Amino acid sequence: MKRIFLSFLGAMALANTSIAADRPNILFVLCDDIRWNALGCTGSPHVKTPNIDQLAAEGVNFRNTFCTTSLCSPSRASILSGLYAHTHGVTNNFTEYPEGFVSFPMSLQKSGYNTGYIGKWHMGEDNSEPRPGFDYFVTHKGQGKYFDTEFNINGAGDKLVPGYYTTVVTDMALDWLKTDHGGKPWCMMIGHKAPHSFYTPEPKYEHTFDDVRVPYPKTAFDLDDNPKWIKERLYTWHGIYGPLFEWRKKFPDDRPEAVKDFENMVHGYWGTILSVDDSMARLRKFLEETGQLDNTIIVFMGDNGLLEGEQGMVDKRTMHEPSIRIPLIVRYPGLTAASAPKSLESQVLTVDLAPSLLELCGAPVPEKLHGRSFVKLVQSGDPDWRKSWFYHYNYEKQFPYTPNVRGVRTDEWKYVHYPQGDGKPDRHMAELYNIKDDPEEMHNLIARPELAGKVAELQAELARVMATAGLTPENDTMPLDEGIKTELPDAKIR
Ligand SMILES: [Ca+2]
Repeated sequence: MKRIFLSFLGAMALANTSIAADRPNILFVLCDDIRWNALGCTGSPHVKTPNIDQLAAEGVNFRNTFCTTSLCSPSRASILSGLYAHTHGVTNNFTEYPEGFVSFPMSLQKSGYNTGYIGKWHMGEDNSEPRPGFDYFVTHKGQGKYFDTEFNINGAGDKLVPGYYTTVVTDMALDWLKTDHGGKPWCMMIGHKAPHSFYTPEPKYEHTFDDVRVPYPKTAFDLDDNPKWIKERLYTWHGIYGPLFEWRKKFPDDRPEAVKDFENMVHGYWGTILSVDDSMARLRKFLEETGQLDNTIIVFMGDNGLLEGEQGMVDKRTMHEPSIRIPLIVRYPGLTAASAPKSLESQVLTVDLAPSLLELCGAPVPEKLHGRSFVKLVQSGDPDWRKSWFYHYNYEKQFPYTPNVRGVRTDEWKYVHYPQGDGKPDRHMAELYNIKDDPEEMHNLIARPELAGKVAELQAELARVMATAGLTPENDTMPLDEGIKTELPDAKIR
């Protein structure tokens, strides 16, 4: 009996070893506020990112990836959990990821992974302590700084680490990657601060874009068919005539020559991305040198998009394309082995990452996730893949520049409306775009009588997709919209 038991244990140990050897590692690089087209491989004519481009050339470039709420903390919680904000409960930037709530790193840890997180966590402003689901955890309070951030290294207390943020977190990630993972596969998440405001490039990239002229986009001057709140936003913290994250000292300023401040801001933003590409080069080199490159799922993505003058806006939060679109690149031969590297047009969401990575790692996928695994979609095509999804944002008192937003995006159309929050009929005009014909959203078609049927159809589709995630008009509560205000946000939370 004893012998049988022992040989059973031996077989278990063997099975575990072979699982560990076969299971891929994950290197997840998460940028903060990176626009979908701010990389060479996603269409930027100016920002040169050869190392990230190489990942795309060898892996999958998901060209239509979206966040379900365009705001840092809610979107990060959606990436980790595979759930929409109304379910994980992180609906603003001041809420912790709920304790005991399953995240994909937590599931991986439980199924035998060694897990680490280094960098900007950004759920829970004043907490730099380690979070559940990670064997090793490094973060800081609040937003962190581009230079000389105080990091809490695995619970050792806040301590200033000199240097440029992107370089420092890369150093720390490489140090952790070099440690003994006890024969386990590993999952490392790096949370870059870049390219989040206030944009400070490394000195070597401070002048890289000096010769590139950056005008306000044409949608900024074509706001007559938009709801009025969009014109009101122009002069605020989140509008192109406002302070531009301190790149404009005297504001508001709507003189044409003040576009120079806007241009300087965009140059700064782009500059911070160049360091992220350098970081990717170092990480890749390490994986190559240690023979781990092809057994590692490399994910490069952003938490939410960013408006750079479109509709006269900076920042994010709205459902316009630059705000909701994010880059997503996945390099893993195990995902693409049966097919060539590719560029995928299907609509993929932040909530799809958790189920996809868990499937690729052979870990159990929690039930009732809002997202779905894209593995089949990539490998053989998925005729049942989503053709529409809903977007969700709640008005913030601390940032009174965007109303409540509920909207639906299909492969061809987008319908957005702005509920007041009191259950009464909307007071803001809605928006309707044909994304296929008008990807820049120049023409709000909501008032076209011939499209009334299309609007009704999209409203019904919005209600349908919301209901699939458990949201109905009865339980979809939201703050009262107190309107667009010109006051600046509190300095501590900018
Ligand atoms: Ca963000």
